[in-house]
Amino acid sequence: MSDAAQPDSESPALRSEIEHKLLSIVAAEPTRASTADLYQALSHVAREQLAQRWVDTQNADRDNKARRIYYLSMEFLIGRAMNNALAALGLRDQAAAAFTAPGPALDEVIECEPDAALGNGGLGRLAACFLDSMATLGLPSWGYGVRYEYGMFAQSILNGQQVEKPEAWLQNRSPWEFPRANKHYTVRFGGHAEHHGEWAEWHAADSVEAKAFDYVIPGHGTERVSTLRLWKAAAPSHIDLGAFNTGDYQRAAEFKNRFENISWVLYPNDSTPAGRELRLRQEYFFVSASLQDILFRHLAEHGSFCNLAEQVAIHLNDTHPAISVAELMRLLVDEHGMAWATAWDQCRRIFSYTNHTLMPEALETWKVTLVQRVLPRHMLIIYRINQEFLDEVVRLYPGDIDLIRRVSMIDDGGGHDKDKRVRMANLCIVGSHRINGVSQLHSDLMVQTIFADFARLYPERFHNKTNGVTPRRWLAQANPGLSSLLDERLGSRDWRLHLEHLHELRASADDAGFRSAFAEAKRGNKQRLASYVAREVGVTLNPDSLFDVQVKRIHEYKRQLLNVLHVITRYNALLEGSTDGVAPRSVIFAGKAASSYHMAKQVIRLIHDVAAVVNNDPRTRDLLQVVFIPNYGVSVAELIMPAANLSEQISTAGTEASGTGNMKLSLNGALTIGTEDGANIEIRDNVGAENIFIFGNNTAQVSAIRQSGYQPHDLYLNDPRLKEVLDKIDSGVFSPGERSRYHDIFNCLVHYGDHYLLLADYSDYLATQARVDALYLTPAEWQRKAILNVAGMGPFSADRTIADYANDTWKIRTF
Ligand code: 26V
Repeated sequence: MSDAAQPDSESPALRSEIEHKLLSIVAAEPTRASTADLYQALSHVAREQLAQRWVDTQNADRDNKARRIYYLSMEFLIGRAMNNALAALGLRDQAAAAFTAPGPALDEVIECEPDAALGNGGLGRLAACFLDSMATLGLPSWGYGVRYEYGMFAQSILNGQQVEKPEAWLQNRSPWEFPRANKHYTVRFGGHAEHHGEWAEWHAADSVEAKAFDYVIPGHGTERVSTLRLWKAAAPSHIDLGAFNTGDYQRAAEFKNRFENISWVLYPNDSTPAGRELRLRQEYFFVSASLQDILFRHLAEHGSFCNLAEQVAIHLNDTHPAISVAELMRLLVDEHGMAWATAWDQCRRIFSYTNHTLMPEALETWKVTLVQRVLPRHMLIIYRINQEFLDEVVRLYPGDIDLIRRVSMIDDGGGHDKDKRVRMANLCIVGSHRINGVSQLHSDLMVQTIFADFARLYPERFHNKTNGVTPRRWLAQANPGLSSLLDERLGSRDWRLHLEHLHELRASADDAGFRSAFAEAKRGNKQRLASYVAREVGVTLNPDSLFDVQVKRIHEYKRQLLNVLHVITRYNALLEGSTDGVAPRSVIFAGKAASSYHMAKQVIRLIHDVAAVVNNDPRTRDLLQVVFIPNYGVSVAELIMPAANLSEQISTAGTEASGTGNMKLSLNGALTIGTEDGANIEIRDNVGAENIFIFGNNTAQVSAIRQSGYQPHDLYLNDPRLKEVLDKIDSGVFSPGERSRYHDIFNCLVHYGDHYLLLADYSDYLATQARVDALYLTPAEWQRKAILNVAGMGPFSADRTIADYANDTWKIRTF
């Protein structure tokens, strides 16, 4: 469904609606309106239409007593809403026509909107893509999360180093949210629980109010919408009134802070597990409010809970909402008088759970003493669930004490009470009927490694659901040039809603006319990115050079450092005069480092130091440039993905659960250079092994290397190119003002075991990069393969992923 195909009113009508909103919402007149005023006005035009769709969808679902899927996630990395809303409402073309010179163009209006960056990275962005697909497939669906006042920090670069700044995305209020004054629930903390047989009375010490704010998630090609309901924490009204009335404003403010801090800030728990009490409170806060809301809706519709599992599916996005399992038991047993066994049976049929990383240090655990103090009733519930579960395990495997210890929900901390911890993944697995990984390799490794015991106990629960991305945002909206080419080629077959139609593009790969149009579109996108880079970074990129892109969170396992080793090797070779077969390259990095993650920050600094040397060297400037684009996020990604020629997916095999940037880049016609990791493998299977550059050790080889006693120091000594690169880093060639700056990086690789095996993959990576150059210097071949990449990406639509979840896991019918 291309935008133009939608029946629409004329753009003058839209213009007058905008002007009407300009008056009623902003109190501005058209001739004096700022771009930000116009943004407010246009967003309110869209908001009104979305509101109507929301009401209609809710009425339909209520009337149909629809079974619903509730997606619980601590993170939703939405980005901007405007362009997507206009596209879904079929208003995009008219809106473009409504903004004419001398006023700002639509794109400038769109850029007024701050990103809603309520997530860290892949997991949060996946949740946002899933909402888009759930709405588009017409699933009766809700997302539930936290309305953080401050989302992901804004990154700026000062003297080559990352500086974090708070991102007050709500400062000017969001036109996209609908505060629901009548939707609020009390969430309690602390105190003690008093047992009455199966149920208990919880005498809580504290409570906080959860207030609902709704975001309407438009579907594409359908009038149905989905809802993202985010909770804001507020002091219960009775609490601060007293202080205000007596004029004690300081005390009143203290109260307010004490309660509202729960939803203030997103935890950047991407490099170090957050062991902080506030994080546990955040998790429980949004879980409790969401479950109360779900039960309230169910009771209003059905009058009883006996059919709860028939009507409600709840998905746990990683273990962050794991306390749901105990909270649902508490609500059903303690608050609604259901028998324990009945409640437990419902629970297991209601929940499903996705794991998003194999990193053992990322598995969430909480100290028993902390859970006991903050959530005393839940701790008792977890103990009981655990006891019943372990009894069952003993029946199945009598005498296997070690197994009992491994699968228990409680890590006994070597027998010391203060070291006991609750294992949230174990709680999720026992409390769910379906558990999945996010790529075939990840799901396989999951049942072979971290969850091997559970897979033996409950083999039927474990499944794979390979991730996907929404083609609306990541192709239709981000890449209008390629989109119109696809529309021409595929005619009425709408790839926006049926990405599998891209397959029909295969034949066009051999059409020279199509190849050059495809190359033109890519060049346009590269020019657009180059202007952005010139403006933001001050480096002029050559749009004809190969745009070699690695954009993602900065993490050792993702191996941005391996990319840097290649850049320096290339620079050294150019200095020695070997320019034969070398394609001009612009190596582009972007990504945030967790603020406490020293190594990741060092990598950012090294990239800047190397860029300063390389970009200022007239001997190599025409053949090699390096840039770091600051503040990577959804909107910056929308600029970068369409402009890439080469997609770097070079994590150590077995460490990247799936990756979704790999999909966005390939979908936009970049070739991948990557390891046999995550979804790279399935991308290879779908685009064809001859159209992707796979290199390096695979998972089996990685474990063999580790087992046989990996010696990175030998590799360093035996490869002169590698030695030269590492010595330059170590001796301060790139940090002449502080020669010891990168000793730690050098030591990590050479002396401290090179945990992520960069040196083991180095030489194959270089050889593969040389093949990339050769292909780029044969443009017709390069374009052919790039087109075949786009053609192979049909299965990586989030619509396919969500349809799989709906059919296999949630058993939800589409409308
Ligand atoms: C968290 C932590 C915390 C402790 C230290 C190591 C570590 C490593 C990674 C993470 C992130 C975990 C959650 C996450 O964002 N996973 C990402 O989920 C994406 C969507 O499924 C997937 O594409 C990425 O491969 C995966 O890293």
